[in-house]
Amino acid sequence: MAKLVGFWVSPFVLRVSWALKLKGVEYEFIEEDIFNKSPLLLELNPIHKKVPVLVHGQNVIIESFVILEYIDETWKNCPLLPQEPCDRAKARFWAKFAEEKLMDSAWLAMCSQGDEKEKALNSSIEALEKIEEELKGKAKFFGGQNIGYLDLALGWIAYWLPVWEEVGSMIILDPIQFPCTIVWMENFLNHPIIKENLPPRDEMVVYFHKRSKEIAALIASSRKG
Ligand SMILES: N[C@@H](CCC(=O)N[C@@H](CS)C(=O)NCC(=O)O)C(=O)O
Ligand SMILES: *[C@@H]1O[C@H](CO)[C@@H](O)[C@H](O)[C@H]1NC(C)=O
Repeated sequence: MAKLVGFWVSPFVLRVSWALKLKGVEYEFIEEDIFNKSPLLLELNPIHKKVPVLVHGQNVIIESFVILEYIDETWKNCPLLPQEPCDRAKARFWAKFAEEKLMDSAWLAMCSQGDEKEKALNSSIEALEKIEEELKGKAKFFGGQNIGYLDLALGWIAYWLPVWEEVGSMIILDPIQFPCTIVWMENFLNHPIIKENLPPRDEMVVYFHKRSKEIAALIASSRKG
């Protein structure tokens, strides 16, 4: 049976869980304490020491986007990536774009204050404008009628980003500015497999409050030193 080494609140891990569940793959979930890493994690992922790690027979696969592709190529039912090379390329592009341009700046905005927060918020909104454009005219999901690779890759926007907004007392997902994104979020969160596989929101709020304070302290001390 496949094994997934993960962490309950990690958006990188959840996208892999969603893919496995959509494909109907049975797997064992091994919860990792990322603040006190197990010998198992260090052995499986000595390079980054991060979750998720997928273990499938002798194969050890790391990096959530790489794992999604491995899953899609190994279990062919319910294809996640589109069929056409150009559409596949686009899906990969937007997954990476959101990770680099939106996730990083939204996370920084949650953890920072003042000018730095405003700058990070501006970058987040700028990135989301591009994603909103990409969604215009789409059916239910990025991939059309069925949930696919890009939906899973961007799924954190639907569930984690609103929590980060709450924790950081900020607004990124303005419904007037981002109507297509808001509709997509609803479609995504209402999908039966997604709905059943989300961490409890109240526990997430507590967790990210704590994390954002710790990271704010780290940022402040690195300035002084
Ligand atoms: N790019 C990686 C990111 C994975 C990642 O950052 N995982 C976090 C959990 S949310 C982790 O394991 N952190 C431990 C650490 O950074 O030491 C992926 O997509 O899989
Ligand atoms: C953020 O964007 C607003 C509106 O576009 C602009 O007035 C402001 O100067 C920007 N702030 C920073 C720190 O870049």
